[in-house]
Amino acid sequence: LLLFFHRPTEPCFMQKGEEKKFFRVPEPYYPEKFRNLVSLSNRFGEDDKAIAVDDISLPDLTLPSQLPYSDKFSVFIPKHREMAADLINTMIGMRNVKDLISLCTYCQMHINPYLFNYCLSVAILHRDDTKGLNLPSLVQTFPDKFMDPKVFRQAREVTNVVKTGNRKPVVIPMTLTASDAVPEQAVAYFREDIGINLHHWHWHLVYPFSGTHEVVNKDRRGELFYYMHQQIIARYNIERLCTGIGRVRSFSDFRAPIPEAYFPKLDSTVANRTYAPRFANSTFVNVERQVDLIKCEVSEAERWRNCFLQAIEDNAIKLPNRPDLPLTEENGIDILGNLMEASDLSLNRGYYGDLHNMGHIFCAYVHDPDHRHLERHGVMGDPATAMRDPFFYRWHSYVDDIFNMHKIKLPRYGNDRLDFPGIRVSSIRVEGPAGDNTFGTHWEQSLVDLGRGLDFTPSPSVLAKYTHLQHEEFNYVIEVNNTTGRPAMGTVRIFLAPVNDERGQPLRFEEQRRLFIELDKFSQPLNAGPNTITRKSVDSSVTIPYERTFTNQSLRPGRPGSAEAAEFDFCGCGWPHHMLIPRGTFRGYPMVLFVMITDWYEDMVVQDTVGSCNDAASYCGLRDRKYPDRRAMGFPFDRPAQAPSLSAFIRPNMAVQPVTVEFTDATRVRPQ
Ligand code: CUO
Repeated sequence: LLLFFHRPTEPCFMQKGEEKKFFRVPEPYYPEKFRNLVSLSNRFGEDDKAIAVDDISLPDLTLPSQLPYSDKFSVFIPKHREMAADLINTMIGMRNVKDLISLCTYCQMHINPYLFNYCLSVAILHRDDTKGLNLPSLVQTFPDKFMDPKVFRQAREVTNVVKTGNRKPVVIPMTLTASDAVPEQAVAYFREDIGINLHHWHWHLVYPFSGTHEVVNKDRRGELFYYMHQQIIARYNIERLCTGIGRVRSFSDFRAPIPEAYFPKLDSTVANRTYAPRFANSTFVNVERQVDLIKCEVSEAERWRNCFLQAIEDNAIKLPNRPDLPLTEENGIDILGNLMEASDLSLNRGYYGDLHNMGHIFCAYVHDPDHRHLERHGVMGDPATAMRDPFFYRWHSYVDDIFNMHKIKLPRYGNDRLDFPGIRVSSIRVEGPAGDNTFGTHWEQSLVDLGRGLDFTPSPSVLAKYTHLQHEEFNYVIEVNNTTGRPAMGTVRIFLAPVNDERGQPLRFEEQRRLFIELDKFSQPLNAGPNTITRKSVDSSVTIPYERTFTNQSLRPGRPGSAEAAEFDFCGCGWPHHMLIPRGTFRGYPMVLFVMITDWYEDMVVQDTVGSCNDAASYCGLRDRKYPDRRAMGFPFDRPAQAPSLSAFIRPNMAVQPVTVEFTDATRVRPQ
C-alpha cells in the first residue's frame, strides 16, 4: 500500500537503494496512454520485484472520478469533501488489503492524485488491518506543496546528471515570498515552516471533516479544533511580538479590504497550476464556481456569524425540529467547535452553515471567484498550505474570538477547581546550555528527502537542505513539597507567555491569558515530603521529533500491524519540536514560565491507554481513545480568571518564573 505514496502520478513503483518494486497491474486498469508501453511489466530490468494485483470487480467510483485528474483538491470545498468521504468509505469498506490494493492501483491512475492520497491516508489510519502501516510524510509525496518550484528544477538536474553517491543536497531558499518591505515577512519563518504546515495537514487528516461516523466522531473533536487552532494563534502572536510587528488583527468585518497580500511562489506540479496570489486590499466577494459546485454569498456568511453570536448570547443553539440545546460548561465548546468547523458532527448545518470553511473559500478564490480566468484555489484552500498565508491567522483569530465569547460567559474557576490541597510548588526553573532560565534559539539546517515526490525521474534519491528555527534543548526543574503525608499523583501543566504588549507595557492578565502556550503536560508521582522533578524538553506532550515530522519512518517500532507500529502512525500528528519555543530577540525576550500541579485522580480519564501513543496528545489527542485530561482544554487559561493579575492568580500548587528567550542569528547544521 505504501508504494502508492511514491511518485504519485506514475504507475505504481518504488525504487529505493537497490530495491525495485512495482505492481503488475491488470491491463484494463491502465489508462490509455500507458497501455501500449511494453516496459511497464519490466520497468527496471532483471532484479525487479513485481507484485501481482488481482483483477477485481471495481466498486462504484463515479463520484470521486468527477474531479479531473489534473486538478487541485481541497477539503474546504463541500463538493470535494463529499467525493473524499465517498472514496474513504469505499476504501474502508474493501474486504481485505489485497482488494484495497487492487482498488488503489486503479485509483492511482484514474483518480485525482491529491484526492487519492488524502483518502488513502485517512483509510490507512482508520482500517483495523492497516493501522500499523507507516504513512510517509506529505512533504515526501507532494513536496510541491511546501517549497519553491526552483528546488524541483535543481533536483531534476541533479537526479538526471549526477550519480547517487556524488549528489549534494539542493538548497531550499529561506523566506522567498516577499522582501523586507512587507512587514509580515518578519514571521515568514513561522508561516512557511514546512514542519508547521505538515502538522496542520496531519491534524486535519487525523480529524477529517467528513466520512463515516467512526472516522469523524472522535472524543471532544470540536473542542480540539478550537484548542489546537487557538494555540496556533497564540504562538503566532508571540512570534509577532518578538519580531516587533504586533499581534494579528482579527478579521471581523467580512466587507473590509485585506491589506495583507500574499504571493505564494508555489506550483502545483500535478495540477500544472501556480497557487494564485492575492493582491493587497482584496475583499471577500460572492463565490460562484460551477466547476467546484460552490456557491456562497458574503451575506450568507454574515448571517451564519450572527447565528453564532445569538447562540452564544442565548447560551443555547437551535436544532432542527427540536428544543434548543444548552451550551453547557462541559460540552458547549465542543458543540460550537463542530458547528464552526463545520464537520459532519455539526448539529445544525442548515442553520449555522459552514462559516469557518467558507472563510477559507472566500480567501482562496478572491482572485477568481466565478472561475472566469479558469484559476484554482490559492493556498488558503488547502490544509497543507493554508498556514503560509498571513490571512489564515486573521481568519482564525476571528474564529477564536467567537469561541472566546462563549468562554468568557462560563463560571470562573474557584478554589475547588484550582487548588490541590497539600501540594506546594515552590519553584520552576529552566536549565540548559543557554543559561539558567534562558531559552536559546537559532537557525538550523536540516535535510529532507524529496525522492518520492519526483515523478518521472530516473533515480529518485535527492536531498534538500531546509533552514528552520531551533532551540537549545533544556530541562525544567520543579521543586514540590507534598505535605499530605502520603504519596500523591499530580498532573504537571507547563505554559509560557509573554509579559509585555507591543508598546513594552505589561500585558493585562486577560490579554496575557490568551497568549499562554502549552509547553508540556505529564503525570507525576509525588512522594510525601519534598520532590524535585526534572523533565526534558524533548519529552514535551505538544511536540514530535523532527524525524517523525519529516519522514515518519526512521523511528518506527514494531512490525506492520503490531500495536507499537499502529500507535506510531497516529503520532505523525504533533507540533514540530523545532518550533516548541518562540524565536525571542537578540537582547532576550522577556516571558513568564508557569507551572501548575493538579490532582491526577480528578483529571484522569478511565481508559486503557496501553499501546496508545501519548507523546503529542496535547494538540492531537490519543488515537481511538478519549482526550486524556478531563479538564477543559487550555485549563486554567481557557477562560477569564477572578484574579486581576497573574501574581494574584498564583496558588500554592502553582509557580511562575521570569525567563528570557535569546535568539542568535546564526545557522547551525543538524547532525545527521
Ligand atoms: Cu485548520 Cu481553518 O482549520 O485551517
